[in-house]
Amino acid sequence: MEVGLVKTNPVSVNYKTTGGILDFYVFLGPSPDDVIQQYSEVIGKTMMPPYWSLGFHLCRWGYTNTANLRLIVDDMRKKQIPYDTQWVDIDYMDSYKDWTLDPNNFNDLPNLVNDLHSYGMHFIPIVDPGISNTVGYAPYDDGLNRGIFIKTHDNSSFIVGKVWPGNTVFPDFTHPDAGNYWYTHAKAFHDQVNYDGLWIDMNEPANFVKGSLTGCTAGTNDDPPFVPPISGDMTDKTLCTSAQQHLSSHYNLHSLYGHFEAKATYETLMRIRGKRSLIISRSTFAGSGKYTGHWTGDNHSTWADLIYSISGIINFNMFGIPMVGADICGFAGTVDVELCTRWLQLGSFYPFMRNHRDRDGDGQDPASSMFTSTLPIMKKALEQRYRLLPYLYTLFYRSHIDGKPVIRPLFFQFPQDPKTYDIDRQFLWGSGLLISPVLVKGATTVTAYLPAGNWFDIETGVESMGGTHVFDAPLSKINAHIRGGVIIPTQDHDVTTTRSRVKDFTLLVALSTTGLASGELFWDNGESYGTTGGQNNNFIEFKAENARLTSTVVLYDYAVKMTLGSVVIYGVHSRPTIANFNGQYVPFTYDSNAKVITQNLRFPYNMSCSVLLQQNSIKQSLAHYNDREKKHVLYYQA
Ligand code: MIG
Repeated sequence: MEVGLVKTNPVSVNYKTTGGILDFYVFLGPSPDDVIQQYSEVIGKTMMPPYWSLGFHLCRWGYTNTANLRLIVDDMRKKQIPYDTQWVDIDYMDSYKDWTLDPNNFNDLPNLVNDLHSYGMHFIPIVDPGISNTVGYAPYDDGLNRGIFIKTHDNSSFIVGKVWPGNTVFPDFTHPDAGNYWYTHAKAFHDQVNYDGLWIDMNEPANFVKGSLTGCTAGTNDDPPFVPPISGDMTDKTLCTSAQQHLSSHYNLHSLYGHFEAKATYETLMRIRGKRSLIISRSTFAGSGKYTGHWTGDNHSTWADLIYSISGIINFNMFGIPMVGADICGFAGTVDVELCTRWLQLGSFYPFMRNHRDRDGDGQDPASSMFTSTLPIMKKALEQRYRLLPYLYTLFYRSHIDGKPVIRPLFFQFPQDPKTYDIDRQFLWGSGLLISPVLVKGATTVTAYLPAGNWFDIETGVESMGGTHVFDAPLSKINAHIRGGVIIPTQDHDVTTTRSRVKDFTLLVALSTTGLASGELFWDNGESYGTTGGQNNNFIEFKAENARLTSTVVLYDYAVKMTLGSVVIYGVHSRPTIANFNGQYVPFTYDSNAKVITQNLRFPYNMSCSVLLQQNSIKQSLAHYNDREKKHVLYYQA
């Protein structure tokens, strides 16, 4: 399908397709946010990712054996780099065959995975759709018995292509028995290697030969009268479109191959693990966000691809697949220290944060000796991400429940401001956090547009008003601003989310110019199904108005110790004299950036409390304590 904007007045959209059935839905909004929500009603809401999947993922193609991989895992740990999930590419397989282990080089993988688990980490291997057509290889024999592979145009045999394991057949994931087939072999392999998610690649489906080993037909399914300006024709690097699947022809289903594979993989992992897993797919379709996340494929280690990653990530949030990221530091080519450092900073704001590269050249993991000089900067970026994860997780909850995008372009939040319309080098986390990365080699400042209102530098609390600004951006800093009016729940960082999840929370309160702010926190055990439907979770709402900050426990149905450690309030324009927390004086600091910090509160989150910050004499009666409503009330200014 070729879609173009035609600059007539009014602008029109031009569709040219090779054929097929077009269903048009028109979503009236009126706001861009509403459009995405309405779209999500049609295509399905997004999956709720496991909490650990929001941590840092490390991957590459070309880990030659488990011993080498262990060196990297150990190095990451020794350097205390926050890191939750280790991945392996096709190297681990025996002759690139799915659901097998290279008996020489990766024999020790099960032990390595157990070691990751005992450290609170997770593990994800790759799996490709092409099944080697070798007799005696169980996934082939079983698939033949079940008859679940894609067939040739005349249904006479299974269509054979060529991918990494050599000649392959392709599971037809629309076949009623494909789910059981996929589960059977995924489960057998899981009994061997205890993985926590699956990386599904090559599912366009990709094919090293054109169409099939024996070519395609001359009919219009394989050679339609119109083909959009792609490289090659319809069957290049994929299967013949005349091939037959259970549901319909491949012509009708081609673009849905990855979608059906993602669905089968989601159901498989649910059966095997009984808890939320992570799937990342290269090919996705409208609705795939219900089952899987997405990565933007093979990029290059260039500044241009650093820039393009932002629009890629914004787009997939509009498509209803918010769990998305680009290969950090670039897949192809050689990255330098500056680019990789900038990329890790930007990547720490991708919803799906994975460093991945191809098999050529040296590794680009943050522990690599290449990055000794910028390791502290990379760690700082990762630690900041880990602190912000309660906010990110709550945004994923909103996406799952309401269909709101996690990442938003500026115009989503400020549709009245035409200056935001074409900004694709900055983006928002939800409605509250604006990221303005450096995308230019050698730059030490960044020109950023702040829409109307007040904004606070997340690190320093320095306040800036709407307009175009040139911010300092030395290599050690990525600019991120909290919008005045937003309360962001954060948590102390650690080297894994397993460890950070039990640490103290901090509320980051950014007061609007009129002293208002609000926010929320969704909290559950991070991996069970069925926690988002009004039970098995804790839900806390924050509100600042009339000079007081209220924290309301809406639901406390997940019995876990949560500790409110500190409250940081940006935008308190005169110095308070007294801080009162739950009727007790507590120490606080106030700095020249109009920032109030109370620390060491050590307060259990599920109970009521109050804080009072006053400028003159303290009035105890203002310290509000309300057990029945499960509210803590924090007064920040008299
Ligand atoms: O033909 O599995 O996009 O991330 O490292 C290449 C090897 C197959 C393509 C994926 C890339 C992955 C690579 N794969």
